[in-house]
Amino acid sequence: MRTDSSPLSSPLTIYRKDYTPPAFLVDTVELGFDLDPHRTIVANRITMQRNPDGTNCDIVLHGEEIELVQLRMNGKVLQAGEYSIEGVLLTIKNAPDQVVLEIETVCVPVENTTLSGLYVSNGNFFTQCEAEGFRRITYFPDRPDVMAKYTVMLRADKATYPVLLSNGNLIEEGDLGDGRHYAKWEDPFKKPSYLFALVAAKLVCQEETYTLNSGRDVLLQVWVEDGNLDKTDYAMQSLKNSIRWDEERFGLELDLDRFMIVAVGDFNMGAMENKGLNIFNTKFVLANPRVATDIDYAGIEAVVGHEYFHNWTGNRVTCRDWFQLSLKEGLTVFRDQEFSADMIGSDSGRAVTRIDQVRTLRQAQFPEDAGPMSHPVRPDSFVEINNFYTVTVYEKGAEVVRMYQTLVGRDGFRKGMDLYFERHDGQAVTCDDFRAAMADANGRDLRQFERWYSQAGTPVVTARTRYDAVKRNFDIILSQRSNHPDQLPFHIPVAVGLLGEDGRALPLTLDGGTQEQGATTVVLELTEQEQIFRFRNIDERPTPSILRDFSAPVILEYDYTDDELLHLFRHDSDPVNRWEAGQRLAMARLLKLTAQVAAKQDKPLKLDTTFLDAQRALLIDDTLDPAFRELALILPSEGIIAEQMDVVDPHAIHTARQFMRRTIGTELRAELLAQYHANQTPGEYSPDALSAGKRALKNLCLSYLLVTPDAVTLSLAQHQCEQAGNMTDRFAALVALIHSGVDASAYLQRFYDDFSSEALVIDKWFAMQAATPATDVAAVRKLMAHPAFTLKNPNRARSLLFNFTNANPSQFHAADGSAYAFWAEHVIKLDAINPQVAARFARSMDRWRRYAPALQAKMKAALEQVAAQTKLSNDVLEVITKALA
Ligand code: 0A1
Ligand code: ZN
Repeated sequence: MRTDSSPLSSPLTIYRKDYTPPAFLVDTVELGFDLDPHRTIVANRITMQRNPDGTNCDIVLHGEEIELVQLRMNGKVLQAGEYSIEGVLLTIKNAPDQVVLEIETVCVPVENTTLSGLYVSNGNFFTQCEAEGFRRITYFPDRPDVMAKYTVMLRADKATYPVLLSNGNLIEEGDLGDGRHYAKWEDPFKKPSYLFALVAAKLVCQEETYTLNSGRDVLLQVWVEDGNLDKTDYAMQSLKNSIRWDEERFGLELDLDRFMIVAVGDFNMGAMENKGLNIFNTKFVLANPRVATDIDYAGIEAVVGHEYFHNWTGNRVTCRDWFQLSLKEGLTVFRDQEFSADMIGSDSGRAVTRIDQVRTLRQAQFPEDAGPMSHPVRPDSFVEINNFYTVTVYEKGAEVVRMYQTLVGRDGFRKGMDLYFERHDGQAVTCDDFRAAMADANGRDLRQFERWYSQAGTPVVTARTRYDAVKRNFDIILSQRSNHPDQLPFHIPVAVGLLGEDGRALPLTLDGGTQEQGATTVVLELTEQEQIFRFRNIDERPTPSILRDFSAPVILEYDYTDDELLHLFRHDSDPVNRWEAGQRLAMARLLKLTAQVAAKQDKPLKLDTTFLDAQRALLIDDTLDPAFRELALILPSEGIIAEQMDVVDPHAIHTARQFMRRTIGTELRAELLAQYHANQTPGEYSPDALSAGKRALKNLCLSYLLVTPDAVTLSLAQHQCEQAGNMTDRFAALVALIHSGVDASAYLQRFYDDFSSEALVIDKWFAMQAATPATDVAAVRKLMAHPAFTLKNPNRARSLLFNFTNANPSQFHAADGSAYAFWAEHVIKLDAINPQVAARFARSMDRWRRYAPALQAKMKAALEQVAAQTKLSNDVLEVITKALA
């Protein structure tokens, strides 16, 4: 919390340009914990020495919300005047070159609702130290460029906390008498403080000895609460797959003898890569077919992979400062994306994962980059670093890493990675160091590529084409622009293919290019504001397929005709652009219909048969992967449509999209029914990509059929809801029912009763209701009064509140502004409990300036209501200040 109390006073901004190396480096840290929920005593012994690269000789430690009991330097107790504490900084001026500090502090874990530092969840102790949580445990130079070796002694009541875990290896354990016991852990690797972790809990584990490719055996454990051991298989399998994949794709081996995953029900994010002791939100560990959907399974695989891959990209090589966050996050997201794609194996499966990534970018990252929180992948400043764990740093960061691979090839990328580890293992480095490794390993000049790190916003690439039938040349003229007038051109890889009239992929000869003979895709490198690329020997006017595989995170403008889009939708060999053609066809219609609804014209809405026929043909094309068909048949979301409009009218968008869904549901009824039946997955549930794809397509068919339910379709949904053998099908049927407008209360109640002891399923129960267009703010308030609801648990708060504001736009933007007032009230309430969660919730209002004046005024009033609070956290203050600026 801020200590001063004036509303909207500007909090301290930290700038990247102000970075200075630490004055002291830490060699070893010995931590002793006497764990008590009401009063935990932490003894911390640090050996430090002057950093030859430092600029002064003051020791600066961070500490927050902890009580200092005693501070000793080189054996002598320091008195009040010998050090100073100001805000979060403890300074010892003019310290000697070699220092041993002994620090005793006290904290109160049971009162820590922020879930940062040491806290209690369901009676157990956990820690979360990234980004700046370690300072809530003890005084320390809590910055990622201070790397040290840690030894940790844990002491706690044995009956209440039988399991005592920390990073690295267990070197000693035993009883202390009077019911307490201890465990001593030693981490052989140097690490920054944000990777420290401890767990003291009553837990059980699934464990396995796993043999690495080198022949070395390692112990793998997945720790959960008693009663959840039937839900750990998939996490364990994903961990083993991750270990194997990193060995094979990047030659990176697990460097510890023991690797632990621990699940906790109260957690701010997805999971955390603490060295050897990954702590996970239960959502990304626990799964069995009864409680978890296909999407949950995919999430577990991705997050287990992500945290495991951090062991090299993040832990062995870490960030010099928090501005470099994307160095580890963008790279590790890219690695987990590649892992998930490789696990599916097929090209079409790979394409499906790629399309999902593009959807996330458009749904979340492009809006962020066009809104008040827009920042470069490597930000230049921040108030609260926790606000910068964003889709820009993570997902756009991953796109930036992917572009290296597109530019230098898969082998070249591997060479760059090898050089990166050769140069920087054990160091805290910058995004520039990574770029230099990629450039040097491949003999490439990647200086201009730096702008992807320093310039915010989504570049717009415009394409024009011309065909010269006599010379048989086809030119593609690419130009780039950004919304920021002072930005310089980016280095943009644009993958391109050309389709002949019969739909076949034309072999490409690019003027001045070095592509292989017969290649049908080439990567054009757009580095200037405008460039012309000439293809030779083209016998007919082709249809260009531009930005294949979404080769750069840009907005592509090209004046496609409907016929060209239909041609691409039918024939493009690049699945991402095939899908994209369908999205463009749908978007053009959605925007037109939305405009018609907004203008309140009396004319009935209409959807052309050309579009419907194309959808029908794709739906029934058995040669295509069901997962691909499902993606190609989903209309752009209301959020993505909103991004295309200058003035957003959420109600018109909703009406138009619903009209289109209803029309597809009725016009394609026979085919939807046939595909519903053809894509059943009888037998034992398996989360594999093919089965999951069939379920996705089948359930999309069901949802279209239920827009206007009749006796047949209703009974299909009811039957599926009652008989489904897995959560994917049960959840989908229930969602279809509650969206259909029929009374589904009995099914909702049954769902609740069947799963009342499964917290993650109850989250789904809240979430599906929050995202139903019939759920207004009054209904949300009623759900909040349900005994199972609490604001204190982030998963629960997200399931109801975030889903309402982010996934139910027609109710969030209710004309009377009542939902905005609800938002303000709960930003404030959440902030008093958990600023990180509150600040994320606060961002639901980011795009307020784009709405029609009447809504805008009400949104502004709600923002101002929050701003007027005197006790806002820096987290929320930063978000609100930027929104109003
Ligand atoms: N490094 C983790 C994400 C994470 C970040 C912050 C946290 O607490 C504030 C927790 C987790 C990851 O990328 O998975
Ligand atoms: Zn990460």
